[in-house]
Amino acid sequence: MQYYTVVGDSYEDAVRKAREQYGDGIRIHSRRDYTTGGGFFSRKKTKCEVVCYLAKKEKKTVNESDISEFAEEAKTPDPSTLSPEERLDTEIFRKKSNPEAEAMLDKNHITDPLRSKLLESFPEDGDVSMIMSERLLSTVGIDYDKQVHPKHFVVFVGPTGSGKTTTLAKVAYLFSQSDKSVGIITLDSYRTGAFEQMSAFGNALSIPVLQAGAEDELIKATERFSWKDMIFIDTMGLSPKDKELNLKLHGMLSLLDRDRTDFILTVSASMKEEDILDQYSSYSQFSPSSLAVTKLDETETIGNVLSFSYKVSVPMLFFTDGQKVPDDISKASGTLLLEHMKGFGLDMKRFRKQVSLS
Ligand SMILES: Nc1nc2c(ncn2[C@@H]2O[C@H](COP(=O)(O)OP(=O)(O)OP(=O)(O)O)[C@@H](O)[C@H]2O)c(=O)[nH]1
Ligand SMILES: [Mg+2]
Repeated sequence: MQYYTVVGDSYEDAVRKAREQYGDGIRIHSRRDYTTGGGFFSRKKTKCEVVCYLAKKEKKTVNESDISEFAEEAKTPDPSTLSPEERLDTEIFRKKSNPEAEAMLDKNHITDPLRSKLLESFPEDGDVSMIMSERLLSTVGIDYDKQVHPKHFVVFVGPTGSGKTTTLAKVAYLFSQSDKSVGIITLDSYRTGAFEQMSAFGNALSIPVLQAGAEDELIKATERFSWKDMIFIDTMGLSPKDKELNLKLHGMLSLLDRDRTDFILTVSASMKEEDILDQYSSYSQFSPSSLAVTKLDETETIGNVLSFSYKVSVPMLFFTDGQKVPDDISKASGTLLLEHMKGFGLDMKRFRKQVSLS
């Protein structure tokens, strides 16, 4: 049986449209009421979506094609019996998505479950780019609260070379400029020059830096900084193979009072989503609460990071887009996020190109 989906401003409106399009023989299979908009670009509207089918005239005999049609119908689950995630996966609901919207998601490497969420019950009319931008902004998480109210200890964890040390220096400086007294402790006593790198940033930004290579040294360092409002802690990049280093770092980080500690996972914007997931799982014990997304200057789109962020429900906190300390950093925001997406409402690169050509 063929199902059709029709959207109207109310149930009556949807049924009237369905009758106009498919005739009086239609039967309503299910209805769903929802709201759209209310985001960045538009006001909230209520909508009603009906799934309908055409009632058949009675037949005296059942032939081969009827049997295969019944078999096909039996494979199609009744949407009202499914969870929202399962519903998105059914043929009926897939048919409704919009090819232009799908192409935008492909271009930006956006994967499930964020992809399905953004395509869910896609409206039949309207500017696709605007609708997608609005949906993206109301779906992905940005930790505005932590940008203003961070915890006492802020620990940067993440893969080697992702920009932990550089980003930590930039963030520590940001807070030092907002009336907070800050100190930095580096736990990286393994990589040659790690302490020198952190100290150089500390000197340039007038922020004191201490090094702690073992648990007792970390306790002493936090005592020395006990009067500070915030203590930033830099860690060494971990390879999953280096079990000993892994244990040592986990041992030291376990000393921190969890209620007073934020763990920020630092990921480069050009990392593959699977690699980000791997890194996230290696720090799962600490439940990183937000993301610092680095090296936005080195990639065109951040769909991989957004897909990951939505999948594990870890919001974005900071974006960095260059090596300059302390300048190349911004608090994550909706506008910046859209700037780093191809074809979305605020495709600034496309906009600038158009302006320079005109
Ligand atoms: N292009 C660009 N480079 C960056 C950015 N952030 C950091 N870098 C560079 O990336 C390199 C690694 O940065 P670090 O801060 O040392 O990275 P890390 O994660 O501390 O590295 P390890 O301590 O070795 O694990 C340096 O050359 C930084 O200047 C950024 O936003 N854009
Ligand atoms: Mg480092």
